[in-house]
Amino acid sequence: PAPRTLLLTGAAGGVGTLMRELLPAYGYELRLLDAVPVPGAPDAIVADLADRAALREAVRGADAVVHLAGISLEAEFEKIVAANITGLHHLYEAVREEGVPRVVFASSNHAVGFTRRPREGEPPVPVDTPHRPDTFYGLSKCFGEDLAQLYWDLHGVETVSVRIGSCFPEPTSVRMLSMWLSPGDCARLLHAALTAQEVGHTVVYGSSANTRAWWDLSTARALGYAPRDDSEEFAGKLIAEKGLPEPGSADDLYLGGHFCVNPPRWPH
Ligand code: NAI
Ligand code: 15L
Repeated sequence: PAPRTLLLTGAAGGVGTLMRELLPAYGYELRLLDAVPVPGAPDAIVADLADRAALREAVRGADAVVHLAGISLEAEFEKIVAANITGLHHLYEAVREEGVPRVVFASSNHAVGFTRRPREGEPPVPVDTPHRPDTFYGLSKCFGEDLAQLYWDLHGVETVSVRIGSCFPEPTSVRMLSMWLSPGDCARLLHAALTAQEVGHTVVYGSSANTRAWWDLSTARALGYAPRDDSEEFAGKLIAEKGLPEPGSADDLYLGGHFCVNPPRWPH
C-alpha cells in the first residue's frame, strides 16, 4: 500500500512550502518539522536535527520521511557538518529505531557539480558518474547518499536520493533551463519515490522534462516518474535578459555552474 503518513522535514523552506501545498492531493497526511516555526502550521514540530529525541518522536508511526531539512547552500564546514552530516545521521538512526521503511533524501546536483556538462550530441550525465562535489555543501550531499546506501545495506532502510536540480516556481537563470524541477514535477517525483516497489537505495536526478536537460532521468522514470513540464517556455525571455553563459565560464562548463567558483552562501 502507498505510504500515507509522511514526515516532511524542512517544511518551512522553499521546497517544503511548495510540497506542503501539493502532496496532500496524492493522499498523504503530512507531519511537518523544521528548526523554525512553519508559517500557517501551528502543529508543526519545531526541532533541530541536533535533537535526537525529538526526531525519534517525530518519525514514530510515519510510513516514510521526505527529508528536505538542512543547510541548502554553501556555509562554514562546521555548520554543514552539524546539520547535513550529524543531523542526517540522527535522522537515519531515528528511522532505523522506529522501523520507518523509507526515506526520500533531498540530495543535490552539487554532489556532482564539478562534472562537465554535456555538449550538443553528447550523452546525458548518468547517475553513476563519480561524485564530484563543488562545495562543502555538495560534499555533504555525497555523504548523505553514502549514508543512505549504508542504511540500506546494513539495516534494510530504503532511500531514494533525489539529486534535485533547481526547484523553484520558475527558472530564474539560463543554467536553470537545464536544471529546473517544476513544483508539480517535484511532487510527481516524490510520489513516485514514495510508492515504487523495492527501491533499495536508488539515486535519481530531479528535473522536469527540460529540452536543455544535461542529465539522465532514466532511473527516475523507472520509479514511475513522468515529468510534465519543460523549462523551454522560459528560454526566450531568460536568454534575452541574461545572455548565454560566457564560453569557458563555470556556468558554461560544469553542472554546478557558478557554485564551482562563487557559491551562494547560507543563510539565503
Ligand atoms: P531551504 O533552505 O529553503 O529550506 C531548508 C529548511 O531546512 C529551512 O526551513 C531550515 O530552517 C531547515 N533547516 C536547516 N537546518 C536545520 C536543522 N539543523 N534542523 C532542522 N531544520 C533545519 O532549502 P530548499 O531550497 O527548500 O531545499 C530543501 C532541500 O532540498 C535541502 O536539503 C536542499 O539542500 C535540497 N535541494 C534544493 C534544491 C532547490 O532547488 N531548492 C536543489 C538541490 C537540493
Ligand atoms: C541547490 O542545491 C540549492 O539548494 C538551491 O538553492 C539551488 O541553488 C540549486 O542547488 C541550484 O543549483 O540551482
